[in-house]
Amino acid sequence: MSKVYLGLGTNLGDKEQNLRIAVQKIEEQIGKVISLSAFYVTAPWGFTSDNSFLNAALCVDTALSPLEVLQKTQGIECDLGRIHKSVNGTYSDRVIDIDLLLYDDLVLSAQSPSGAELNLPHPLMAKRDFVMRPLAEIAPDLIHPVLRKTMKKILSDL
Ligand code: PH2
Ligand code: MG
Ligand code: MG
Repeated sequence: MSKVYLGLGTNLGDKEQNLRIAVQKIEEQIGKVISLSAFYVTAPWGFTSDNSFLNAALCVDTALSPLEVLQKTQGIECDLGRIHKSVNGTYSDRVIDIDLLLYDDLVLSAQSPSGAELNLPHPLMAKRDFVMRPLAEIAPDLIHPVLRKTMKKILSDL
């Protein structure tokens, strides 16, 4: 079994409900959710929008491979009605976004059969307050496999 940390974000519709449904589907399709952060209201990062975000992080214990987890999270995003994905770093409002942050201490770059890119650890996680705040809440002493810093240290350095 592997421990996977996921970042969740939503800024459209009933945001709390979107997060709750996503967590439930993750539990059904990926594995047991062993920790879940509080839900954090955050300002849009990297783009302009009138809609604030609700962000969270969780840890799931899974028997799936990284690409299988990616396939499942993408399926759950679709089920919840996500239509637009960001292209070349141009972000847009979304019902749900589920990002793979860490998979054990794996460092990898891969491409899914559908063409989606998977980079672990998530290349931007350490720059994003909206990721690090919930992650440091549930895993303060977890060490980032590339930066060799704990999550709470990465957050306090932001
Ligand atoms: N996700 C992004 C870009 N900007 N800002 C906040 N506050 N929360 C997010 O989840 C978020 C973002 C790209 O996925
Ligand atoms: Mg994202
Ligand atoms: Mg995403």
